[in-house]
Amino acid sequence: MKRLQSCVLPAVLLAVVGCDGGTGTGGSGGTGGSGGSGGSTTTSTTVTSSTTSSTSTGTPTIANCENGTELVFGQAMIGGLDNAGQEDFFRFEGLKGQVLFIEIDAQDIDQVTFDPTYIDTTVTLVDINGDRIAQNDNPTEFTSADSRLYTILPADGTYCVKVSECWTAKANPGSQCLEPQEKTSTYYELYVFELIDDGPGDANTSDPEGGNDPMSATTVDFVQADDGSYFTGYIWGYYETETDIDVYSMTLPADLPVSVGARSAGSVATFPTGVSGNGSTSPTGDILIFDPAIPDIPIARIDPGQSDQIRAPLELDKEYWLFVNRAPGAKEENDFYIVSARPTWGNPVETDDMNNSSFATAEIIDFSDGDSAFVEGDLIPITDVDHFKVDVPGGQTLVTAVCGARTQGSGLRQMKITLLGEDGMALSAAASDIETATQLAYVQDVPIGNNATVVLKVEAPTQAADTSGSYYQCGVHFSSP
Ligand SMILES: [Ca+2]
Ligand SMILES: [Ca+2]
Ligand SMILES: [Ca+2]
Ligand SMILES: [Ca+2]
Repeated sequence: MKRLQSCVLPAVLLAVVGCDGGTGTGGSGGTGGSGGSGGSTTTSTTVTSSTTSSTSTGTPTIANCENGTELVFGQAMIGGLDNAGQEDFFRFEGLKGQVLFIEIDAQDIDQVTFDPTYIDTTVTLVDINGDRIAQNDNPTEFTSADSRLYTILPADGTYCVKVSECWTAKANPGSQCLEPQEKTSTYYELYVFELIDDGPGDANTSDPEGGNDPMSATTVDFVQADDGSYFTGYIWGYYETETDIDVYSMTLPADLPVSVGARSAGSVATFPTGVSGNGSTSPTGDILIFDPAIPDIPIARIDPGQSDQIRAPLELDKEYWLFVNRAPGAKEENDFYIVSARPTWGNPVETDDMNNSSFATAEIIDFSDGDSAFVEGDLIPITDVDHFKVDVPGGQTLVTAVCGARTQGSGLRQMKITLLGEDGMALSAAASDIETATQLAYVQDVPIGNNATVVLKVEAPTQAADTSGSYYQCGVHFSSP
């Protein structure tokens, strides 16, 4: 049985700020930062019985787009997926090029991330005929099972936002949806916001297509939250040609708060494309971050077909270039991209690189979140090996380690992690893993035995020729069955 829980997924285990669902320092921004025409909501609309009803046999009547409830941007549309197979339609008139952020809150309302008794929502954008244009099940950062869809409308016309349970929307629900199929909490709130780039005052940045190089770079706008942290910003543009490149100038704000012992970082995330993703007719191509002083080779690089997020250490108040490339392929009707960008910080940085190269002088790392310890560092030169020692918390019998480098945009290749016991040997044959282009290095639930301490060893045989970043991030987590 698939039972997803907060903070048990590899990507969430990687970073010390990864587990906080959005608000607060370093959080992933939430809806407050998405600017546009959103803002506070004072009115709401409840779904009427015209959208769905049950027959005496219990078979739901599925509404269609034409009969959908009229949707108002920025207003809460309230409903409940009470019947098996129910789909609620919300109709609106859209314009070609409108950038929409469509959000469903169900679990997030009660902050019960991945609670199996709450609906696992899926949002689908359809045209008047019900044909799918875009879809989202869960946020890319996977902070809950509530849907978040960012899209750009392909044409003027009537559209509907369709709200479904994952079990209704997906072809293979057993492998894609939260168990169990029957949920007791079915309430949801749907919001649609139009994202508008009105200049520096909002967290939105759109590309005016002025060229394909840093000479034409568009400045990325960030907006500060009340607590001093910065909201996630959204960046979008079109691929006007098959070889289009859009270049942005990105500077982490000088007053960005950074956790003690950590270094400032830039997080740039991409979204799946196509009708099962954001609706773009072109896959997003490679995303690169350059230091303008070293324009020959990027610090960080991802192919969104392989991994969806750069998380790279970047200096505050220093300009970087963000390149958004187009993936190969013929030009189509609605070739756009949307990426998110967030000024943030990384894990506590290695403090004793001179000595942590050997097991005997492993650097001690502390717990920063319950029974979890986080660290990041660099392998410079590539022959560098880093060791981190963690005390085993009382009562815990299993250890998990997750590290990311290439999947986070670093130039480290085939990074290997190993969990060692007090004798300096691997805890078991299963205590080691190598990162691939698509998968974090992930060692899960290894028995600790009688060891009072565990050492995480990090090494990599190769530095990529086309990416200079040498950084990695790790989390070590203890548990018991
Ligand atoms: Ca979902
Ligand atoms: Ca462009
Ligand atoms: Ca361009
Ligand atoms: Ca090091």
